[in-house]
Amino acid sequence: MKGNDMEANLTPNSNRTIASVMRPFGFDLTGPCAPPVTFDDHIERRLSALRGQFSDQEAYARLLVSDPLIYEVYEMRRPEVAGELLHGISIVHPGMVGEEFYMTKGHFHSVRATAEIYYCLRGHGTLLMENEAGDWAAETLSPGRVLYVSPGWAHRSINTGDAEDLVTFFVYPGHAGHDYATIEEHGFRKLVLASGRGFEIVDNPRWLAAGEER
Ligand code: S6P
Ligand code: ZN
Repeated sequence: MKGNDMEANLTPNSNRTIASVMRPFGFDLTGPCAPPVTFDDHIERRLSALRGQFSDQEAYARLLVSDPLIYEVYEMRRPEVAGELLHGISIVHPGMVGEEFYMTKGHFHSVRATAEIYYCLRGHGTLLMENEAGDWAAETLSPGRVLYVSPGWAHRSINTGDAEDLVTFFVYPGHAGHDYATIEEHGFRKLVLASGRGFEIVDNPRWLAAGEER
């Protein structure tokens, strides 16, 4: 790598140089502002990116006119290889599509034998998980809580709060990759729906078992 390249910014969004990320580094996650002071990539996912995932399709169609911002991810870029740790901040905004809360697309890791850790910084939510052996789990996200997503478990963050962002720090192996297609085609087997002042977890009537087609 030439000297000039080393001094170039990592991405157009980044305020770090290539040279600086070759060395150990740190950054702060505290403070009133959710986005980290330092990041390399900023991903925004709007409602249109979650087509087919919300159960109330009429509510989805109505909201699609304004295509609201559902969640954002700020990533620190690292080489996507075993031995590295990919990490960043996920922010799921508060809101509803029918009786269902705003949520992430959700995914398996392409390399199933890779885990992930979530650390909740702010807000309240649920991490909905399931594996290909037919098991599922839902764990609470609240400030200070750490969740361990075991290898082979798909995961989706859901903001069950009524006004606050759900902010989590995540870290996972560099070679994990993302398999979004399985969830896009089959959905999660459970839904998290508003109920009274809280939520309930119910079967997803549109969930497809492995091998089934729509
Ligand atoms: C990546 C990790 C998170 C999610 C983020 C957005 O393995 O689980 O960074 O990417 O919470 O969710 P999704 O499902 O759109 O990637
Ligand atoms: Zn993941």
